This record gives sequence, C-alpha cells and structure tokens, in this order.
Amino acid sequence: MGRPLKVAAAQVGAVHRTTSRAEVLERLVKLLQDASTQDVKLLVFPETTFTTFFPRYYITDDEELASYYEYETAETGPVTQTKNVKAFFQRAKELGIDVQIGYGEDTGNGRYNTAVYVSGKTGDVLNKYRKVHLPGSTEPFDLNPNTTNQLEKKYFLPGNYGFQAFRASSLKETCGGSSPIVGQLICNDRRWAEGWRCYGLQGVEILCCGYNTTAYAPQLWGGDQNISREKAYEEAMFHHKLVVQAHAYTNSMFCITAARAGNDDDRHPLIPGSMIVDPEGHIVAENKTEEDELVIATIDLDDCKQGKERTFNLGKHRRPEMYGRLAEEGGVKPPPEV
Ligand code: CDV
Repeated sequence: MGRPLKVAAAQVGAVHRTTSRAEVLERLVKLLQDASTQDVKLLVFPETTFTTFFPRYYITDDEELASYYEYETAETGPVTQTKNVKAFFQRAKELGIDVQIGYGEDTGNGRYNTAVYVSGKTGDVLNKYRKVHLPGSTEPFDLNPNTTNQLEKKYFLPGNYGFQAFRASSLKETCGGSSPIVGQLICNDRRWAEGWRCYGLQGVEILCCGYNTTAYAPQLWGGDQNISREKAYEEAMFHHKLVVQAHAYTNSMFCITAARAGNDDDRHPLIPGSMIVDPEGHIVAENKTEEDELVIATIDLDDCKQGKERTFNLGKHRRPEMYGRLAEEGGVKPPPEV
C-alpha cells in the first residue's frame, strides 16, 4: 500500500425527539473510543448528529427549535469550543482521530445545515461545509404526527461556501507524506452530480458524507402513495447506493457515507447504508445493523490514480466548452415544439 489510511463511518442508530443531548454525546464518545481501539484515523459521523433529525417535525415552539442548533458566533468561537458539544471534540483530539460531523449551525445571523472536518492532531477545524441542496418544502405536508415532513427549506439557509476541497494535513504522515485531498457533502447533496464534479476537479481523494434518509415518506417522494414500507425502504437504499457508487467511480475517489439510522420516535424510519466505496465504485465495507456501529476499512489512496489518470482523466477528456448549460441554467428548458 502506497498511501494507506484506516477510515470508518460512525453510523448512529435511533435518536428520538425526547433523547437527551447527554445520551447522544455519550454514544458518540463511545464510537470515538471504539474507533481509537481499532486504530481508525478518520471517522465520519452523520448529518445533524447531536440531535434527532428535527426538520421532519413542524415545530412552532421557538425555544424547542432553537435547542436543535449549535450557537457558533464571534463570542463562542468555533463549534469545537461550544459548551454543548466541546466534550466530543476534546475526546476526538485526545484520541488523535480526524472527524467529520454534521450539526445545525446558528451564527446569530442565519441557520445552516453544516458539517465540520476537525483535525485529530490539533483540534482545529480544517474545513466547514454548509449543505447546498436543501430538499423538501417550506410548509408541512400535514400535521399528523406520523407524517415525516422535510422542512429543511424552512429551518436552514442554503449553504454558501460552495464545494471547497482541502488537504487533511493531519493525515500527511500516515498517508506516505502527502496529505489526502478531502471533500464534504451532506445528505441530499450526494444525489446531485454537480457537487461531486466540483470536487473531482480539485482532485479529491476522499469524499465524506453524512445523511438522514427517510425510509418511508410517500408525500416527499411523490409517485405511488400506497407504496409498502418494505418497497419504500428498498427503493431508498437502492438510490442511495446507486448515486454514491456511480459518483465515486466517475470522479475516481473514495467515499465514506455515515447514516443516522433506526426508527426515530418508533415511527420515522431512516435507512442505514453506511459504507466505504472505492474509486472503482465497489463497496469495500458496509453496515450490518441499523444501530450505532463502526464500518471500517483500510484504504489506499493510490487506488484513485488509475481513474484519475486514465478513464476519468478530467484534464485530458473533458470538453467544458460543451457544458455551458450546466452553469447557465437552473431548471429544465425543453427544446421548442416544431
Ligand atoms: N436529509 C436529507 O437531505 N434527506 C433527503 C431526503 C430527500 C430523504 C435525502 O436526499 O436523503
């Protein structure tokens, strides 16, 4: 192995609306400790990891809504220093593990669906990503407590940092003297080719993606409103794997996906599907449960070379002058009827 790295997805099982932050933190720290025992160097956690996936609820109580965010202002400093969650980041630093973790960010001026990548060496935030593609609606489908809503457009602003890759300098020595090039996505972003290609164009070798993907929400997906729960789950898993494997392959990069899984409140099921995918699109490790679980693999970043230098040598084969529409158009513009 030329540039070996032991990585893992930290899948997190059910977190109910009533689950306390203290309980969640305890579970996350246990995952960190188990990863450390197995010598994992990079651990990827899900989207909005510290709380339940609150955008599924229509929340009218401002205080409750506020409780789901981390306050990250000029006074508090970075999320790693904020009182609710600093114990998690301290432990990661003590154990020397790089982490990516998602959370609701409140800057005082705006709220975002955010993920930070933090160095296990220094405890510094090496990169912050804000989710670009916010799915769902601004109004609830209905107020039935059994309905899984998707109110991210109501609770978050769209991410404004773009798709900026960075070097995980913390992992330089482990990776044969050359820092891995890392990109970040959050959940729905993984379904859009645009972000992946932006990262491919920066030579990304490891794409980290945490998510909360509902296993049953016919109102959200459209189509057959009488779809069975089993079929809906199967479809959600199929599409999750389809996009991750295909985009990892066409951009010649590893991808680590970390699920918030389980059945929240015993009525809002989420798919698992935590996995590590290689640059040829193969799954090299995946979850076995729907609970808290580490999915671990030792990868070799040199395996990205073949795709980057040959089949998907972007500099050699791309024709950007043919792709103008991609940057110019937002929605679909069909050709005129003749
Ligand atoms: N949290 C998400 O972004 N979830 C979405 C929805 C549409 C299920 C997803 O793409 O997985």
